[in-house]
Amino acid sequence: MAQSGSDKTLDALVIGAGFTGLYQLHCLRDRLGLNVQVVEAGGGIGGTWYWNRYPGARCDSESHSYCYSFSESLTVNWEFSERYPGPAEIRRYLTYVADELDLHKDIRLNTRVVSASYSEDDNLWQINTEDGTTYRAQFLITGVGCLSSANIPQIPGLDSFKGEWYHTGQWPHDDVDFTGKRVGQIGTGSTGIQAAPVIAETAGHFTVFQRTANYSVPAHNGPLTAEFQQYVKENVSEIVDLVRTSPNGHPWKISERKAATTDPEKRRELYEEAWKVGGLRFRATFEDLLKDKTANDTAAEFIKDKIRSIVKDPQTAAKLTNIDHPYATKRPPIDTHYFETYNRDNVDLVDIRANPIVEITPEGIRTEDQEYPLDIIVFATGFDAMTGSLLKLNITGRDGLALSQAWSEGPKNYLGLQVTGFPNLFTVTGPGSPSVLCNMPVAIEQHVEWITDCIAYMRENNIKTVEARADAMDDWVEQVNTAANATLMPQANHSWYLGANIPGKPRVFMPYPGGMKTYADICSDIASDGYRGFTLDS
Ligand code: N01
Repeated sequence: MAQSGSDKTLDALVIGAGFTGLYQLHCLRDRLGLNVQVVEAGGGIGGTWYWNRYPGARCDSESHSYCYSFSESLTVNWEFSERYPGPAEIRRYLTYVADELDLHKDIRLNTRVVSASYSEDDNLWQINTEDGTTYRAQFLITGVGCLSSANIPQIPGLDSFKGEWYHTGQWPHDDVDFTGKRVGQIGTGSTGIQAAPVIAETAGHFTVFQRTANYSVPAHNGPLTAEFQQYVKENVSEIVDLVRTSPNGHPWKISERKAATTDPEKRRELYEEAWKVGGLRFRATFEDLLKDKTANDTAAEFIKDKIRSIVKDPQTAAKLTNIDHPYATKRPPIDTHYFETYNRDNVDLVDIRANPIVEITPEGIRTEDQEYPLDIIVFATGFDAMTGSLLKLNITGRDGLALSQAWSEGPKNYLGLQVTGFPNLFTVTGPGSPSVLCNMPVAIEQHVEWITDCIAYMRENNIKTVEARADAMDDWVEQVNTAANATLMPQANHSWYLGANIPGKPRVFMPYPGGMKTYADICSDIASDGYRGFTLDS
């Protein structure tokens, strides 16, 4: 572990030791020869996967693409064991990468950044950590993840609850024992849908409190065969090409067929095949699912029919299929026996849109019409996504401008990477970039490489600051909105893509939905054009 950083001056400080932090450290230190420090709030590396250890937690990207692609040797010397890796396997993978690249010595764990401010006088960022350490660095790069600031709803009475409660994104490192307990879970997003079947297996009684019914497609997880593992090793460059040229960074092509114009019988056959394959690939069955409501309805109806065929109690099936948004306009979950869980005798579903939660009592959860006695409450209630973790860093730019002030009406930046007034600050997978609409390691690698090239260019040309221009930022925000409005995604009213899950958060469509490949091409073009839209100052 690196030494205490008291008043240490660096070329770059990187916040977060997940996929971003590790690769950014490697690029800046080993490619450009910079003096770099990574600081990480957690007690280990892994980022999202250090914190998310809830029952059933799994990545929903397929393992052979949920990894770095910049080094063939890293890929061929590692084997994932299952189609979708779990947190422990991802942490092992990232530890393997950190070992191979000798990264640990420049990562300081258990170090939470509490503020960062830019000083015009010396063109340095001053970064303060909770333990009183101060770093100064020319470049500040955030790799804090898009989904890392837990949303614990302000339900009256939580403090009075006599049982245990947990948020899935801050899960204890020791297993939580549900055996025989009365467990309530709030939330049916990707996380809740993964957790519910596992909790239900041992809970005495399990009650799921659903605010918004959700689509889900079977993940069909399972061990990878030796043949598949060999295929990955022998086809590294094809897989890398595929993920880097696909709109969402996944290792498959999106069909060119349109659902709206496919014969209904053939369409159903294709959906059936896709259902058997499972996973996020289901979304790629037709190319118009996110553009045309008529097309989308065919997928939505197919999934609702599946739910009705799985769930035996018609009233429960009705609650689960009363879905208020088009398919995949919220992040589409994938599951392992989620809907089957509702056929268990020990499981109930409460529709809290019809019957809202009023308070948490010492004994459990009280809705408008009854009290549910509970021993454990699980909050699978998601995150203050994309902006929450950045704002918690208390970043202040030129003239004392706080990021929270700059973003008081919602996040505004250029390419998701830079904000006017915050020179030499880069936000990896920030709002306004494809990030969560892409397989994350692919989005992260593109950002890290672009930032590295930008810093290399600055050093070669004796440039001291890079800063997004205000007009470029305004133009980019418009491009993000235009791209969002070309899809059905803004139609999901309760989506965290819009910040709608956090009371009072400005409603702005945050990720860039124009596709990863298009976005990467725009970024490359801007760089080749002398970093168009940025002010470069020597
Ligand atoms: O969070 P969510 P998540 N009262 O915001 C409900 C990623 N992820 O943790 O829809 C009652 O999607 C909320 O209801 P509503 C993935 O990108 C990745 O599940 O707002 N209910 C919803 O049902 C995913 O999209 C993997 O009406 C409340 C749920 O809680 C993202 O994380 C695995 C409430 C929150 O769903 C977030 O998923 C798992 C309240 N006050 C997750 N507040 C990978 O594999 C919220 N809810 C990479």
